Amino acid sequence: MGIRVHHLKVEGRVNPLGLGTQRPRLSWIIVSDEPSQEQTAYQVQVASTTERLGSDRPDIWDSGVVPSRESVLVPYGGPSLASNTTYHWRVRVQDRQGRFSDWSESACWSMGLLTSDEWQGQWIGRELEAGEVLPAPTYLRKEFHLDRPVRRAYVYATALGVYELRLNGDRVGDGRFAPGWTDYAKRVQYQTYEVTHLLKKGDNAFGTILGTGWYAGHVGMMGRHIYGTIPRFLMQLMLEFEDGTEQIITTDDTWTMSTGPLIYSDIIKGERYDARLEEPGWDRPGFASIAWQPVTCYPPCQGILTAQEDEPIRVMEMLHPVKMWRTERGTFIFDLGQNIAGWVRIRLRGEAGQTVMIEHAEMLDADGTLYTANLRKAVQKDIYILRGSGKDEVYEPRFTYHGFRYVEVEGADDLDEHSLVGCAAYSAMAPAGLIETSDERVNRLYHNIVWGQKGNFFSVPTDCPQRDERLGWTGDAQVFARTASYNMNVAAFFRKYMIDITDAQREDGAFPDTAPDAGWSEFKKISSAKWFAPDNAGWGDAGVIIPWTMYLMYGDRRILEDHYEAMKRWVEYLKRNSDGWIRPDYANHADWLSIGEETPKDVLATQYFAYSVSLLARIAEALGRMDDAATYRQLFEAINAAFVDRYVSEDGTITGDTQTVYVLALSFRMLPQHLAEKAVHKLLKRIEANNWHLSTGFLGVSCLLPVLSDHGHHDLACRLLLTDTFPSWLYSVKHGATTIWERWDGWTEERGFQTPSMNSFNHYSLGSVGEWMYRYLAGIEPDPASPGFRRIRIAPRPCPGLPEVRGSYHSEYGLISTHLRCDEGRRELTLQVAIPVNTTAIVSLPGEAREVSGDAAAVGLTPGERTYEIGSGTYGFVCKLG
Ligand code: RAM
Repeated sequence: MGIRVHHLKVEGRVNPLGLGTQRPRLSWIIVSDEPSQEQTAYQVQVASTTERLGSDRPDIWDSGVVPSRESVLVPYGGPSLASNTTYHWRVRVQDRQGRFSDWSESACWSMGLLTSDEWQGQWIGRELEAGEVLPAPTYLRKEFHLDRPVRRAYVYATALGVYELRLNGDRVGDGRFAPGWTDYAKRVQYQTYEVTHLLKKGDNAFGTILGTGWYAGHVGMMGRHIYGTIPRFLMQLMLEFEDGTEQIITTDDTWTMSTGPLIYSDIIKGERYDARLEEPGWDRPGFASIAWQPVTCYPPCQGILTAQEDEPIRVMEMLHPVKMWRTERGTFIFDLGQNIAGWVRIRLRGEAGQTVMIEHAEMLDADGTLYTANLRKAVQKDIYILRGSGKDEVYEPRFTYHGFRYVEVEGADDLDEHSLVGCAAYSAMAPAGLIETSDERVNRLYHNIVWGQKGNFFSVPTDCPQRDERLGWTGDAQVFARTASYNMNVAAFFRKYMIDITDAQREDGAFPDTAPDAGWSEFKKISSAKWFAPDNAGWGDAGVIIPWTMYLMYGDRRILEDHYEAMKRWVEYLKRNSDGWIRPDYANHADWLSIGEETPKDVLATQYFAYSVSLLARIAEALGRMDDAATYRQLFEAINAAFVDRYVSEDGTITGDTQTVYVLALSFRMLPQHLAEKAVHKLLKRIEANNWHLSTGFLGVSCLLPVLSDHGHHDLACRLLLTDTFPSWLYSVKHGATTIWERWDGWTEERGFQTPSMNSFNHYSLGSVGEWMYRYLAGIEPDPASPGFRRIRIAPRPCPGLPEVRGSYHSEYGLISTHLRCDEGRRELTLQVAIPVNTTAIVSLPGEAREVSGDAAAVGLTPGERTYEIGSGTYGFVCKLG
C-alpha cells in the first residue's frame, strides 16, 4: 500500500459547522506501510459541491502542488469565504519518492454568519414575575409553512441564558448548555445546525426551552444575575429551496411563549419538573396553543455574536450503577462506581403527583448517608413529579448538573439497578492519550486524572463540579493544561478559554483569577480584599502559559499571535508592579493547598514573574519578533539576578526552604549552575525531612516530579509516585478515590472529612502529575523546536517498581506509541516505538542498544544515554541497563 491521506480536520475539528474565521486551517493525517515516510508536497482543493470537487476544476480554490512538509494547520489560501456557505475539500500528498497519494475522501466545513448585520431576528423572551428567585424556564414556539422542497437549511441560534432548540418534535443537535459560558457583556457564542433532514413540506414548528444558565442563574458563590436578569433567545433559519429561492425565518414577535413542566432549572440549585404540566405536541405543528402569550422582544445584546468553535457540551458517557441498596428510611442509594459531573436518567412509575427526589453526592458519610457537607450553597437535588400515566416515565434534568458518584432516590417505589444511569457530560473533546502500567494503582491514578478532566472541562475549565463554585480558575487551568492536552484534544477548548482570559484582562494588563471573570473580582473585593489580589502569581500567568502550551502540543502559532499583545501587557503590568524585579509581599494564593509547608508569597510571585517573562521571550522568538525576544531574555536574566541576590544563600538555601521554592526555581531555570546543584540537594533534604513525602500545593506539584527526573533523581520521582502513605497521590487511590481530590487531606484515616467549606473530591489540579507520566514514564514529548509533535522526543525512563509501561498519544500527525519493559533484575530494557508519517523522533535510551529493529540511526552518545534518530514507522530496541 502506498501513502494515504485521511482524517481531515478544519480548525482541529472534523467537518465543523459555522466557522467564524476567514482563514481556517486545514490538517490531515497520512498513513503508509513504508518506514521513514513523509510528505514532500501537498495539493488542496476546495469546491462548493462534492461534484465540483470531483471535477478537474474545483470552483473555489486549488492550491496547486505546494512543495511543503506542512500537514497540520495549513491555512486556507483561497478567495474570501461567504457567510452561511458550505465548502467541500480534499487533499492529496506527495511522498519522499515523489509518488502522489490518491485524493482523500472529501470533507467539509461551513461558515457561520460573519457580520452582525446578517442577524435579522429579534431577541425574544418572557418578562419574569417579581420575586422569581428560581424562575421557570420559558417555552417558546413558532409554526411556519414550507410550500417547496428544501435543498439546504441551516439554523444559527444563541441565547442569553441556556437553550434547547427543537424542530418538529426532535431535538436540534446534541449539545447541552448552549451557547456555553463567556463574558456575555463582551461576546455571545452562537451555534450552527444543519436541519435540512428535520424539515418537511407543509407545516413545521420550532420549540425552544430557555433557561437562566450562567447568564441569569446562580454562578459560583456570587449569587445570580451576574450578567442580566431576563434570559432571551435569538435564532435564524436560512432556507435554500430546490428551485433556487431563499427564505429566512427568525425569532420575532410572531413567536408565542409559555411556561411548562420545568418549574426551575438552575446550574447550582438543581431542577424541579412537574410532568403533570407537560403539553404534548408543543414543539410540533398543529398544537393548539390557546393559552400561550406573545413573546417580549428585546433590543440587540451588548456583546458581539461570535461563532462557537470549541466542542459543545454533550452527554459523553453513560454509567450503570455498580451497586444499589435500600436504606432504613425507605430510600434507594445507587453507587455509580465513578465520581462524575452530569446527572441521571431515571425510569419511574407511580401515581400522578407523586414526588420523587433525586439527590447527588460524591461520597458517603461514615454512617452510610450522603456526604453533602461540602456543597456549600449548591443544591444537588432534582425533583420530579410524576405524570402518573400508568406507564414508565423517563426523566433527566436539563439545565442543571451535579458532581456525584452516589444518588439517593426518595419517594419512588420499586427501583432496581436498571432504573437509572449516570450521564457524564463534558465538552466533547476527542480522547488523545492513554497510559497503562503494570501497577493497577498507578492505572487508577491515571484514570482519576482523566476523570478530573471529564468532570470539569465544561465550556470552561472549572475547578470543581459540585459545590457553589464551578469557576474557570486560571491557576488550576494552567497547571493542568499540559496534562489535559495529553489526555484529550483540547486545542479548540483552550483556544476558546484564552479568549475568556483576555476578555477578562483588566485595562492595566492584569490577567484574572477566574475566566470568565463572572463578577468574581467585584465579589472578592467585598468578601476578602486582602486574600484576593487581582493578579495572583500562578493564576494570572495562565494568560502566557496556556498559549505556550497549546503551541507546544499542537503547533498552534495563531494562538500566540492572537494573544501576543495581551501577554505583553501582562508582563508590562508585572514589571510596573515589581520593585527591583522582586514582586513585593502582596496577597496571593501562594502554593495553594500545600500540606505542612508554606511558601512565601513574594518568593513565589517573583518566580512566576520570571517564568512568564521567559515564556514570553520564547513566544516572541517563535513569532520572529527577535527584538522583543532579546528584551525579554534580558529581563529574565535581570529578574533571576535579583532573585538570587534577595532570596538565595551561597549554600543554595532559598528563602522559605519549602519543596516548592526549590522546585520552581529549578523548573523555571532561575539559578546559575553552581546554585542549581545545591538547590537540588536542598530539595532532597526537604523531601527527606518530610519522611520522603511531598508537601507541594497546586503550583509546586506540577513541577515536582519533572524537576527530580531532570536533575538525576528519577528514582525518587518514581518513589513519590508510588508512595501510598499520607500525603501522596496513591493515598487517595488506596482509599477508593475515582477522581483527583482538591486537597491532599480532603479525607484521612485519622480525621475523616476535612474543611467542608472547601473540600471537593473532583478537582483536577493535583492531577497535573499526568504530564510527568506521559513525558517520563511513557516518554512521549514534543520537541519545542519543532512543536506539535512534528519532531518528537521519545525518552521513557525505567521506573523502579514499575516494570512495564505502555503509552500512546494521538497527535495531529497520527498515533505515537511506546511500550517499555524491564526485566526483574532491571538489567535489560526493551522498548517498542511507533511514530506517524511526516514526523521524526529522537529516541533516548539509558544505555547502548544491543538490538535495534527498524532503520534507526544512532546519532549521539552522552554518559548514560544513547540517542537514535528515527523516521516514521515501528521500531524495537533492547538495551542493557547500567
Ligand atoms: C478555591 C479553589 C480553586 C482555587 C482557588 C484559589 O476556590 O480551590 O481551585 O484556584 O481557591
